[in-house]
Amino acid sequence: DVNTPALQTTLGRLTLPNPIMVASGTFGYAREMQRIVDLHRLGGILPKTITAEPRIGNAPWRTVETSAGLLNAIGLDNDGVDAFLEHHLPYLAKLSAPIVVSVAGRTVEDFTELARRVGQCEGVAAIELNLSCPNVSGGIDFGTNAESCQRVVASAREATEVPILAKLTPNVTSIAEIARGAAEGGADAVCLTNTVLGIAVDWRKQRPILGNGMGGLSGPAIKPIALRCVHQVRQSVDIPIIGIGGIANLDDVMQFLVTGASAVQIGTANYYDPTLSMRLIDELPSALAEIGATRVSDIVGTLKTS
Ligand code: ORO
Repeated sequence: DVNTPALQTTLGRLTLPNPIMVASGTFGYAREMQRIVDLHRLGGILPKTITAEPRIGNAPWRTVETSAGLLNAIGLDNDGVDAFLEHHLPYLAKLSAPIVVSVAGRTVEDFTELARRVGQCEGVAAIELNLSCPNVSGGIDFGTNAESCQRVVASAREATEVPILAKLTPNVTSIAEIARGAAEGGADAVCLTNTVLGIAVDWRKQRPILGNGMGGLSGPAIKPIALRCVHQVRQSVDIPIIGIGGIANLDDVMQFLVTGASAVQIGTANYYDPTLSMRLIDELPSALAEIGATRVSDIVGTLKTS
C-alpha cells in the first residue's frame, strides 16, 4: 500500500499521502491522463492554472526544445474558473489524490476572489497561487517583490480556510526574501520554482522562435537552479517547501527532499515519461532505506552544510 504513514508528508495545514505531486501545466486537467496514470495514487494533482476568464494563450510557437530542457510561452491558456468549477473539479474531487488548484490573476483582488471561489468548493485540498508565470504581463510582479508577495498571500489566505501555497519565480535576486514575504503573508508552503526566463532564436529569420519572444525554461537543465533555491530558502526561512524543477528520476527526488523540500512536483518529465510519478512512488521506500530512513519526514532538510 503506497498510502503508508512512512510516505506521508505534512506542509503546514496540508498533509499529503506521499511527496510525489504533478506540476501545474504539465498534466492538463488530469482526466487526460487517467488511462496511463493511476491518479488515485498521486501525492497531489495540480491542474493547469486557472484565471477569472478563459484565455486562449499566446500565439505560436509556444514551446521549443532546448538542451536538456523545454522553453514555453503558453500564456496561461485555460478554460477559466467557471468552466473549471463546472466541468473539471467535479471529476477531480472524486479522486483520492489531494487536488491543489493553481490560480493566477493580475491584481490582489483577482487572486483573492479566485481563492474565495475555489476554496469554498468540495474536494479542494489547497490553493497554489501562481505568482510566477513568466509569460503574461502583470502576474509575475507579485513573485518578484517580497512586499507584494506578502500582500497577495495574506489577502488570499483571509478569503478561504483552505491551505495556501505560493509558487515563486527563480528570476529574482533573492528568492529567500520573497519566500519570507510569502511566509509573513501566512502561506502554508512555498513552491520552488516556476520556470527560468529564457529565449530561443532562429538566426536565419533573425527572430525569436517563440511567438511571445521570451519563455520559461524547464526540465533537467534547471534542476541545479531549483535545488539552489530550495537550499537558500531552507537556510533562512521557516516555511515548508515543495520542490519543482527538472525532477526526472528517484535521485532527483531524494536530492530535493534532503535539501529541504517536504514534497516535489514532477513537471516537464510528464511530457516524455508520463508514468514516472508512479515509479517514483513505488521506488521511494527503497531509496529511503538506502540511507537508513523509513519515513520521508526522517530525511527532509537533512543536508549537512558543514
Ligand atoms: N508557463 C510557465 O512556464 N509557467 C507558468 O506558470 C505558466 C506558463 C504559461 O502558461 O505560459
